[in-house]
Amino acid sequence: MGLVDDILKGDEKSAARLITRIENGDREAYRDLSLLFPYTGKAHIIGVTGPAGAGKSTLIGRLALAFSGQGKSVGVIATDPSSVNGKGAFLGDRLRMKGAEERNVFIRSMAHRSYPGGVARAAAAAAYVMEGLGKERIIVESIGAGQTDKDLFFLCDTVITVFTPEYGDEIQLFKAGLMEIGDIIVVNKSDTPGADDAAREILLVSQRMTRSNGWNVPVLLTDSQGGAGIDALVEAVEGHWRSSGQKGRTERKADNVEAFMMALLKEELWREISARVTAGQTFREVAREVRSGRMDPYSAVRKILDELEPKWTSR
Ligand SMILES: Nc1nc2c(ncn2[C@@H]2O[C@H](COP(=O)(O)OP(=O)(O)OP(=O)(O)O)[C@@H](O)[C@H]2O)c(=O)[nH]1
Ligand SMILES: [Mg+2]
Repeated sequence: MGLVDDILKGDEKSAARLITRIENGDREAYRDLSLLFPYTGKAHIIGVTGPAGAGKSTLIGRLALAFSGQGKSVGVIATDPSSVNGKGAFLGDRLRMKGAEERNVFIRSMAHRSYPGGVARAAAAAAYVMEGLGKERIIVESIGAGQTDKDLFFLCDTVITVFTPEYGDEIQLFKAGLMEIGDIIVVNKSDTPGADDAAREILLVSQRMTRSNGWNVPVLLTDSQGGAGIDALVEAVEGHWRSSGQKGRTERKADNVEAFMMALLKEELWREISARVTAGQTFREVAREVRSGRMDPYSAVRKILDELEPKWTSR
């Protein structure tokens, strides 16, 4: 219980140690995590997604400092693949440069290796640990592509999607996918040409999308280098969380944690079963049949499932 107690007292070194153990797939670390779990569920977890180079890290630096300037305790989790090759440290440097460390911002970068169980699992664990530390705002950076990223958003209460004026209509589809998950859309680099037009165009697309909860997704312009528009963004982030009401917030967290459980279950089931299945005689025989064109893949899968223990399958 020592490590967990220290984390609950706010000891960041202990927190860092536990996160590292989770990253390494240490099963005992998950026991510590479940001791922390009763203390979670209070922080406002904010996801920041968007294309590479849109300015997510710079924006997060601004947000983190704005929140800490309000006296709030802040955690930052960077999970974007482009943090590989030391760019994750770039976010840290950026924040440190501005005195973030003295201002109670705890930063953790997690994209520098492949984790047993995936980045989303490690990032979720890091968020729980940060909540244990008493962080009130936790900001998660992510690149906005792939399943890992989707899983990550099961963690977030408010999602900010970041675009820049460079992203024109040729990637509407990409935009639409990212826009769906955003509760707030930011057109960053408002100091560069075309920002107003981009914001207008994105607003039109956004207005055509219906939201179940009645929240009107704002489209905001920011210059995260110069600082313009950051106050309005902070206000929108807080506004989104306030407007959900206590009931809405509790519900979203409940939906999130259930969805995250499902994602973990899928992953574990696959890991547990696939090794057993592919090592089996039936799999090898059926695979040979499929390869030679003597059996279709649908029948092949059915045959493999039928050979599994009945409790695993629907019949
Ligand atoms: N002109 C301008 N440049 C910006 C702005 N925000 C960020 N940048 C620059 O854009 C580049 C990318 O910024 P990052 O914050 O690293 O962007 P990112 O989205 O985190 O990038 P990845 O994590 O690599 O996907 C850097 O050179 C920033 O200095 C802005 O508002 N205006
Ligand atoms: Mg970044």
